[in-house]
Amino acid sequence: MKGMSLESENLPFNEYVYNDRWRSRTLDVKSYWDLHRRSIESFEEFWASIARELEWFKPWDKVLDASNPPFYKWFVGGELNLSYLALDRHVKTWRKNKLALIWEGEPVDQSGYPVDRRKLTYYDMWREVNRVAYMLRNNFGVRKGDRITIYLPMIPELPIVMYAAWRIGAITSVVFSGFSADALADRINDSQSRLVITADGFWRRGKVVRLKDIVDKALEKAPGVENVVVYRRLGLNDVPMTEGRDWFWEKALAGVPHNAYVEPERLESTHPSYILYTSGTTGKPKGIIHDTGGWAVHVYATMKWVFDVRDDDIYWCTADIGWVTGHSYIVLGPMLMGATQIMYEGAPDFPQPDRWWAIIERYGVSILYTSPTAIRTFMRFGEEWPRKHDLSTLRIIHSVGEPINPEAWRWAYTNLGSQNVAFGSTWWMTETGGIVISHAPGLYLAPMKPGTNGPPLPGFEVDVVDESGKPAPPGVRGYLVIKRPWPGMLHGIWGDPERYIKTYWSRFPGMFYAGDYAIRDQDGYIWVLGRADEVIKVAGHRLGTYELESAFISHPAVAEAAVIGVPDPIKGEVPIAFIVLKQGVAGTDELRKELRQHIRNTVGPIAEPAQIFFVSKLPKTRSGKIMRRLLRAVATNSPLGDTTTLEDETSVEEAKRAYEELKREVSQ
Ligand code: 6R9
Repeated sequence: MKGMSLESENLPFNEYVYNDRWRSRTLDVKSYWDLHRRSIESFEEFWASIARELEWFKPWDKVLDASNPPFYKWFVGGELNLSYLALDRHVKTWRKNKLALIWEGEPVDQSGYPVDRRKLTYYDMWREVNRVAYMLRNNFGVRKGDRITIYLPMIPELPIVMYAAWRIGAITSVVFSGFSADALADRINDSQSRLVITADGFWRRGKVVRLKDIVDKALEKAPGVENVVVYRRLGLNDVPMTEGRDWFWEKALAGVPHNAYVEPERLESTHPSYILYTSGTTGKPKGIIHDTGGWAVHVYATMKWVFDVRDDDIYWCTADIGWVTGHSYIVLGPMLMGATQIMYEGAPDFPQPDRWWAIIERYGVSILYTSPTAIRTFMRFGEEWPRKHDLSTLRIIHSVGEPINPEAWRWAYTNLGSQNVAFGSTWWMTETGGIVISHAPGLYLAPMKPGTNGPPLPGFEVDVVDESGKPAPPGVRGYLVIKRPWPGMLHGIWGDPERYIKTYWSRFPGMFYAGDYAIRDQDGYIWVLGRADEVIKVAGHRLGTYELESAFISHPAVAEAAVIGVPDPIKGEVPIAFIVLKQGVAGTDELRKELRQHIRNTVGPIAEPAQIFFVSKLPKTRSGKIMRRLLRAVATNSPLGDTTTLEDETSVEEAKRAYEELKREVSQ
């Protein structure tokens, strides 16, 4: 198995954890399952009752239209608007001047105090969103259904632009600001965006990242873009601007009244709100499409159940909005709830490894949503860093993005949560739109166990099945599936309905195939172990190994490439590459460096391989398929397994030799 080595034999299936704060909400396992069973028995009514808690311009006629699977439709006939739900609704109440957002930029003064801070109330956000919506509509002619590519760092303008787009029914395509020019160009072209919204740059670990320069490079390959709006986060005075195409924020807002009001469009529940590109098992990222109504209901329900958000909470999700976690649990979720949340621009260890703990103390954060990689990084820095700060306001911590190993869970539970928090590992994916398997302290907490994802949430029918689609017995590894549609589900892949059916609904007919290995324990808890396909999670960031291979092959020196993920103690997994060079090209250290840089430039810094091995051939089947499984075995020192389909045995021996040689060099 790949991924963080969650060896099934060592998983603490029987280690139940209780604490005083959550005792009254902790149900025994059987009662939790009774509750879950009832939600499934009255499935549609169950989801309808939650949907009724939101405000609809027009109620739905049908909860779920399953007449054309897998093209399911939720809350058909209903009309709503996300911008209205997250803003107008609160502005009409006492929450009007409640803080929606507390933002900290990365730079600090001599004493370590942040120098860039912004606090925005719900009313501030509402006013800004209206102005930007007006700008999009009147100055750039954006209409319902148009796609806008948003390439912004973690600044308040990112959610503001997204809500402005949703207010007028435009479809957002947010591209993570750590992606390269090529990755950005692909996403602009695939979504056919004519407008890009970006910034001059941002701070990351004490350095300036010049974002607009990357956009300019991308636009050389994306000729369809007509306008670029540039927010000045840094106030750089040497930003190249193309006349007639590029507009600084203030210019873009020309003619927009300060008190602009844009009537929120009455959008059908099934209207797409966003596309988010994610990696799969081919070289081409897929644009996952999400609707409006179903997504809102799913995110709203999970905000209540999983995060138990109340009006006096200070909520902080440390993800980047460029990933799905930020879409659902920074942009939409907290604002649907009228919560106050923290947003931080920079690196967790800047200027020191206690930046996060200082933030928690400064604002009294009570709910923290973070990643196993972050926790393992902090573990390495040591517990003296959290100990410098008062973290006693924390009452709920959850992690997401990859499996959390029990040691990391115990460390955070003790050193961040003083053994008195609810703490879970929420499983979901870009495709699910919201959390699916998780502890739900806002509802009832099933007893915690270090490292588990817990039971599925109410309303979700999840299973672990064997190769033939039959339920796997408890304790036996199988494939994770979802057996019924759910409100936040994806509604296809942009421009590729066939791929949608093939990727998710064909492996096990009638079930959604997640692509993860999982185990169900004797209590019915799910333990997701890692990906079962060619997708890897590097520090929680999702990357396709084929994507990286295509990037390698685009370099003139490379003939063939095989990329695999191998376990890493901090990042969960890291990519390593086996490369066959073109005839006559020498495999030097210089070239290795160049290839690393090439990957940073074509995919992004997060994709940089940990190691590059030069080999003369790759292990392949007789039909010519690369056997990555064997390379993985070599790199993890595990048995090769069945090699009967291998065409040329020496390829594996060579990979082994290359691997051992490099290991020797590193240890010298
Ligand atoms: C939200 C997000 C999805 C993949 C998913 C799985 C892994 C996410 C997890 C987890 C174990 C958890 N994953 N959460 N594995 N425990 N709590 O991460 O979406 O970027 O699309 O990745 O991440 O492998 O299939 P996305």
